[in-house]
Amino acid sequence: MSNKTVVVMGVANERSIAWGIAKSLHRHGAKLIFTYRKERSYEKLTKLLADSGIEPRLTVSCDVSDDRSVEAAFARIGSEAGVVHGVVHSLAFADKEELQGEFVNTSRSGYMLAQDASAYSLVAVAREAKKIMTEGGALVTQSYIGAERVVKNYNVMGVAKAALEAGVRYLAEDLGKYGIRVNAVSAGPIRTLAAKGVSGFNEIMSLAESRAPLRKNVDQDEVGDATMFLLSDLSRGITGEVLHVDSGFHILG
Ligand code: NDP
Ligand code: N5H
Repeated sequence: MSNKTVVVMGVANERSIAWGIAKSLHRHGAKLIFTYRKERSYEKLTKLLADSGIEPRLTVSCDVSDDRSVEAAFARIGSEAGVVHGVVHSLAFADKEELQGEFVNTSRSGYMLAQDASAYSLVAVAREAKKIMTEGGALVTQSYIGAERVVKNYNVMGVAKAALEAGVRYLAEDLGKYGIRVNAVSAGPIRTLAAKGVSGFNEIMSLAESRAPLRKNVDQDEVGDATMFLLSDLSRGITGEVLHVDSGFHILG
């Protein structure tokens, strides 16, 4: 990855999947650009980078629910850092109240918010990133098996991830002609800030440990390395794919 510049979106703290990805990319020589939303994430990120000796090429704010913010972030990245070869979209949001009980009770506003922040955001990011990916490259997003199957409490986020995965396929078709690949990683459960306090998380972690073919949960580094692979030329023949990094849990009936 030594001749590549990658934008990493979604580091909130040291537990973030995006941080596992950033570490793997750094180990493999990529130049890194970070985006964050909350000031708190910026502070955490700055400290993490300093502690791990990673010097970012640039760090910019970006709220993916705001078109102008996405446009401004990628315009700034283009003007200050030049050509980009990869983008990591590792973010999602839904109201906590929508992540419990019955899906049938999902509110219109809760549905729209989850779709907007978690699925449409990839479209907005792809459109702006494409303008500065003039040498081709790859986009990788993060999904979960709740996109394909009914997982208790995942509810509105399952429908948003289904849209995200379909979006990956449509974007892969559009951007393929520019040499840009679009893929998703579908990760097993990992204890992160977003996962904190959501109903049923601990039970799902235990289930994977006892039943997944590898009899263990995955961690940020495993997801990080697989995502790095999808950003690298080693995966140059792969686009529109959803790669499960879940200790094999998805093969079970
Ligand atoms: P984190 O809490 O570490 O990361 C979530 C990130 O989403 C935060 O950095 C947050 O930034 C960002 N975010 C939310 N809304 C917005 C927005 N509107 N604009 C910009 N950034 C936003 O959790 P994870 O690392 O777990 O989550 C990363 C991805 O991985 C998500 O897509 C999640 O669905 C997916 N995933 C997670 C699994 C898990 O078990 N943890 C399993 C499978 C998939 P800020 O705090 O600054 O707003
Ligand atoms: C089946 C499960 C457990 C139940 C569902 C969990 C869904 C989690 C996804 C979203 C992203 C969580 C979320 O938006 C939480 C927010 O309402 C509150 N949290 C925050 O605002 C924190 C501070 C910030 C950092 O979070 C965000 N999102 O910005 C799924 C789990 C087994 C696996 C899992 C946790 C999947 C996933 O997609 O994250």
